[in-house]
Amino acid sequence: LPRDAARLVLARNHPHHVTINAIGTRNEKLNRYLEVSEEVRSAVARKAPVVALETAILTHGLPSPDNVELAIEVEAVIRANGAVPATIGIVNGLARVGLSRSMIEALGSGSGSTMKVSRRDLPYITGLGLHSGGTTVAGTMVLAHLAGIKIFSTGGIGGVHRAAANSMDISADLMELSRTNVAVVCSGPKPFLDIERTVEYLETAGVPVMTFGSLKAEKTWLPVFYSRDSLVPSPLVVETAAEAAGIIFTSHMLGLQNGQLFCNPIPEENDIPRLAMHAIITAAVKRATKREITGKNVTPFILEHIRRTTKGASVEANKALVLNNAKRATKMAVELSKLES
Ligand code: PSU
Ligand code: MN
Repeated sequence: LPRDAARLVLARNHPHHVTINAIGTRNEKLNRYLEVSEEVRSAVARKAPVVALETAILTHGLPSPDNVELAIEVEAVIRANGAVPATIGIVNGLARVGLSRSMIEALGSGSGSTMKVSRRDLPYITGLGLHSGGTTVAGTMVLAHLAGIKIFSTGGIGGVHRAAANSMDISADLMELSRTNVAVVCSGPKPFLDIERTVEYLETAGVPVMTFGSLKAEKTWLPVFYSRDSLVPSPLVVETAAEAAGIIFTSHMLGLQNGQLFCNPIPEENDIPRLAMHAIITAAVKRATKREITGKNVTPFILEHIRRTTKGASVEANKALVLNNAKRATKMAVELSKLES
């Protein structure tokens, strides 16, 4: 069956369709596995503002129909603020940058066979051409970089899990940030992680971790997804989208190969205070351990448990922060486009 599937993929080739990758070369063979939409390719070539978006949140992070509604709304917010959205995912075995609305709907209503796709899964899923999949932060960074996109907006990133000393469960998102030069705009690491160790890991990996705030404030906490506070100080602070764009621009000018993490606290009106989340998160983590949930299933399991115990409030907060991050990322992309042209 896999061999037939591979043939199917080859039959679906579009040899006339040429991808311009991050180093500006045309690569026709790459194009059999990676398809960048016309709109995104043209925007990247003109150095117009583009914001990449992930799809693991669509396939494994939010319940239906909130997931599809949000994915469509995020794209609208990005367009309204002056950039081209590039939603990234795997549809029928092809890695795609710039999904159509119908592809987003198909991914979001997918059956249980829809994969959660990180870097390690990319050659498997595209090589066999069997599945559809939602790309995680790590998987999306790889594809965004191949398409020449420098800014990517999401909800929250993965990190060092609380039991990592034994489980060795550290999200591939962190490793990816250490080796792919894409700026990730998020609301911080997810709160059920070990936040201190996540920050330590990123420091070792050479990844700047910056939070939007005021340089005059005595302290700026690293936000943790639903909550603005974490009791963990942000290593660095930025004030404006223009500053952030300058940092991204410099990172590329210096030829650095790692990414940057920009943390954008959830809007105050949507904040779920850290203390209100504390017991819920502890219970969710305990339950995942008891049920022996491991590997890529941990994060979706915990998110779903939090959704149920907060009676959906976590989903509302999740939606609000994703939209807010998209707005911020778009402003950064607009500023970066000015610096590049
Ligand atoms: N944030 C959300 N929902 C999600 C995720 C993040 O609000 O579903 C996804 C992201 O795609 C992230 C992934 O990359 O969870 C991390 O999974 P893991 O811990 O297995 O690396
Ligand atoms: Mn993991």
